[in-house]
Amino acid sequence: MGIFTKFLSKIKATDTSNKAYLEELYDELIAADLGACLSRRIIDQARNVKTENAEQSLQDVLISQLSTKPRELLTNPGLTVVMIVGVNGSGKTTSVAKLANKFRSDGTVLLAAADTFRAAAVEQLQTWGQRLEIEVISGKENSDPASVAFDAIEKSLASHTKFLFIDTAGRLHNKSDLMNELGKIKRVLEKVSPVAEVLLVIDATTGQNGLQQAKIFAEAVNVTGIILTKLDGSARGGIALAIEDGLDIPIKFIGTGESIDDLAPFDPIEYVKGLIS
Ligand SMILES: Nc1nc2c(ncn2[C@@H]2O[C@H](COP(=O)(O)OP(=O)(O)O)[C@@H](O)[C@H]2O)c(=O)[nH]1
Ligand SMILES: [Mg+2]
Repeated sequence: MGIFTKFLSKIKATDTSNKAYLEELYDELIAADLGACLSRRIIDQARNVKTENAEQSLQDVLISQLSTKPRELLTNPGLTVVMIVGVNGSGKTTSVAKLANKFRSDGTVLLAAADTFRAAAVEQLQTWGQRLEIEVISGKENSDPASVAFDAIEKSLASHTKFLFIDTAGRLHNKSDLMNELGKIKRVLEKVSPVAEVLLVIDATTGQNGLQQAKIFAEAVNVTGIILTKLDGSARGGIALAIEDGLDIPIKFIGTGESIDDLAPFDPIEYVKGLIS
């Protein structure tokens, strides 16, 4: 059941002058990770929703909170470079593999294992690479991630690769180290070829905490899109509205499971319908 299902049935059943129940909805929206500010605004706007076309009006109210930026992967002529960033465990490495699998039908793909902080992270990407038969560029353990990224972009250009997806670390000694490193990787790449996208991976089950993470990453690197993972789990999905409203960064893909095919484009209308029905 969507977070607005009960709300919608109440609008349909109630005389329009009696909107006291809107306040009851507030707690539900907070529980669904929408945050105080957005919840309040939606309730205020929902006061104007009429019984007759309640479904469509509510849908419009919710869609108007979402970003209007494009949701397809931005590409560049020749090589398209995509950095994947986010905290540990959010699903970066898995998402890199899923993206590689998705875009391989559009052209050749290379992967870069620039999370050199943990040996296991490199192995994890290499395992995906073997399964997909896609080359993974890596360095030695604890090698400079920017140099791995540099090798990968040079190699991509030399081999006329179409897509380069770069996995990065989610944790270093401290937060500012990590943000500095991500900035450095991006600068090193951009000396060679433009970076088309910096995609931030957010675990939907982390709720409002995901929004805080998004703010920190967005300040450090120019995040151009979001991959919202683990929507197959217990997450109620309200965080997607909160992120788009709060940061105006479009969600481009959603992760719906641990398998290679469990990546889908984010469809705002389907999403909002899911919240209502
Ligand atoms: N259920 C579910 N699990 C996911 C999804 N994406 C990633 N995972 C799992 O989350 C865990 C962490 O993923 P990983 O890619 O290693 O995260 P990273 O630390 O950010 O690189 C792994 O067990 C993944 O299989 C998803 O969309 N749904
Ligand atoms: Mg990883």
